Amino acid sequence: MQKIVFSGVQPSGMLTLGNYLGAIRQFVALQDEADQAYYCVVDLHATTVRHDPKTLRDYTLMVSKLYLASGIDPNRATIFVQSHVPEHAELAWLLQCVARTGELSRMTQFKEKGGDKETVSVGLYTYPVLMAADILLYQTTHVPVGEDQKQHLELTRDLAERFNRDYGEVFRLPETIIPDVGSRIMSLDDPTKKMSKSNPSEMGRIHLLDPDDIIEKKIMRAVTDSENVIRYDPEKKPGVSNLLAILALVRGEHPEVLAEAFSGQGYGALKRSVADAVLEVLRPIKERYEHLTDEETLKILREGADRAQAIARKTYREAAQAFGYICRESS
Ligand code: AQP
Repeated sequence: MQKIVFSGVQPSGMLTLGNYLGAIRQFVALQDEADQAYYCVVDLHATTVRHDPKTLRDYTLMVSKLYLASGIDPNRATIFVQSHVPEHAELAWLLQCVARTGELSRMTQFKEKGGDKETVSVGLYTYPVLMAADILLYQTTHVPVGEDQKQHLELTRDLAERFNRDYGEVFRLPETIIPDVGSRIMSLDDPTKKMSKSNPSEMGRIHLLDPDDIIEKKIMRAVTDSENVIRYDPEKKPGVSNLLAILALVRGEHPEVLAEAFSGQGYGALKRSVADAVLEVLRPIKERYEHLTDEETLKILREGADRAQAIARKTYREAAQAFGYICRESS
């Protein structure tokens, strides 16, 4: 069976070190392993919360460029913008008619983003169904994501199974790829919370394009604890463990092994090493980003959307036909 990888990132802010270590690095590695890889800038998802249209356009281009600058190669993977392939929204509608309100109400991300408020959009509520459509359109076998997306992937499998059972085998059931370490990089100023691109606190996250001195400042000021003992224990020592996890990911080592290597040293020494490692891993990304033009990026996105749509249209038609919609075109 072919290995088909799909994943996406929302253009809801400047990408963070969490997005990079938890997701984009895997995207780069998987483009060589997979038979087909689709990496989408999921702009439809970024409008489920209040947004500014101009900022959304800027971030959509910025995330696309950061995909390229991080090493996603348009010759080995298909990079495209979700709204350029309307089948995503079409299949989402169909799947909304398969999904149950009870299962959507249980989604923790919906609850965390204020799901009980009067002002919350219907889009935020149905967002996991759109995510299922994104994945199922490409007959995806593997989805690399951070820990926070696990529940949405379970819903995707449930919807695919239900559709296949009730209307005929159309969708392949995807597997989730969640890294053991790095699936949840925590905020630097509150290590009990996830590092998020839309979190209001700037000191909690490292942007991939932050200047070097700002990155150093954020890491050197990272919240730890008063024990001054370096040990990998995410529950009892979230701040120190988060720094160890970041260093381990960047160096390709294990956080426990690093903790032993640092034993007897102070938190300052650990922070210094983390800052140096992060600066080194981000340097080539920042350099490549500077050299990418809007024109070449838009061209890559157009070609990507054409390639993606050819596959998406085929799956959508199969699903629509099985569901009982008659097709307008004969082919
Ligand atoms: N802190 C994190 N650690 C590891 N992985 C992370 N991801 C996000 N934050 C971390 C992974 O990045 C991918 C893209 O995420 P997304 O843009 O679709 O939305 P998200 O998960 O909601 O990411 P953010 O940064 O927290 O965005 P906002 O603030 O807009 O909600 C996903 O694979 C995610 O798991």
